[in-house]
Amino acid sequence: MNKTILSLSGGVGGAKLAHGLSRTVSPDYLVIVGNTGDDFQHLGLHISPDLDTIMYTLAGVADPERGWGMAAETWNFMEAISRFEGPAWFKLGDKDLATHVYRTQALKQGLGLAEVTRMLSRSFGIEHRVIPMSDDPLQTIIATDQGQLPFQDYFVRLGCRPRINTVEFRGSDRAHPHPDFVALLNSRELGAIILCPSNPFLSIDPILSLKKVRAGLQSAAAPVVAVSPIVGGKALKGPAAKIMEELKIPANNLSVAQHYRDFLDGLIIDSGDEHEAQVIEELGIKVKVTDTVMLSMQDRIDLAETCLEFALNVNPGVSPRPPGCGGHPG
Ligand code: FO1
Repeated sequence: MNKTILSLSGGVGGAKLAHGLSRTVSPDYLVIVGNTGDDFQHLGLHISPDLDTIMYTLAGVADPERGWGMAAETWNFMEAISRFEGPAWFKLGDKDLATHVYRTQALKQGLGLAEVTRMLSRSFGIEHRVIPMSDDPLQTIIATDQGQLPFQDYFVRLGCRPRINTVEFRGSDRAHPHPDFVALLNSRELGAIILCPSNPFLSIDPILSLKKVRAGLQSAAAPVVAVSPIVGGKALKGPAAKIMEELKIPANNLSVAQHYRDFLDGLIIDSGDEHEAQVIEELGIKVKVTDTVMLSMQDRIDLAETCLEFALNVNPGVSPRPPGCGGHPG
């Protein structure tokens, strides 16, 4: 396909598919947009966890067990900071630390997050384009039974234990999506939009909350397909299923389809969930049933190929896209 593929991704789960896409689509024809709602300032450093997870995964240096951070990491900095009773709940490995220091310094010098991400990507030997959803600040804030929590406090410090009431994307009314992202959404050169199997409520919704993005997806000439992060009623990684239950949304693929209903042409669900296909197709969304669990590099490539083939076969414009039915919060 000589058109550009746009993929939207959060952290670990999404980065695996982005990695598969990067092995399938040449650098000139793939743009990966990363969520920055998880970004925060920690120990004076600007941390962009999802961008780093995407970059480390594409570069083949991500820790294979954790999915985030770098492989063969050492933790001398964490040990040293713990001695001063510094905050040790968010683990910054020694090698990973260099990324945060470099980014923080470059931002302080006035560079935008996209430019810094481009420089970091190049240093890691990544040829594909990884861009932040926006250069502007946007903070995912979770309203819980323990009060309002910035994303990493909820996710890492409190281990997703608080019950979620609502999710807010603070700054989304002022934040502009990266210009290349908007241009691509409106481009005739766009071949497909692929939503990676990231948490719809915490990782994809921040991207959708930006001005013009949801409308851009609704009006895009290219097909929009998503890979569901829900398998057998559970999230493969992270708290998606727990959050859905707390938001009183059944933890299944139909809910994912309903959440993206206003712009989605096709949903890829796992082989074990085939029984859900019919009810999702009744929404006017095509379904592809395949193995979505990515354990090996070959799994990532296979799923990427399936996404591309499926995108070619779903017909945008056929799906009913009722205005304003974007699903539950976030
Ligand atoms: N996740 C954790 O569960 N614990 C950590 O200590 C942690 C540190 C960390 C450092 C750098 C980085 O890029 C990511 C890190 N993550 C950690 C992952 C991150 O919090 C989440 O996976 C994402 O924000 C959600 O996509």
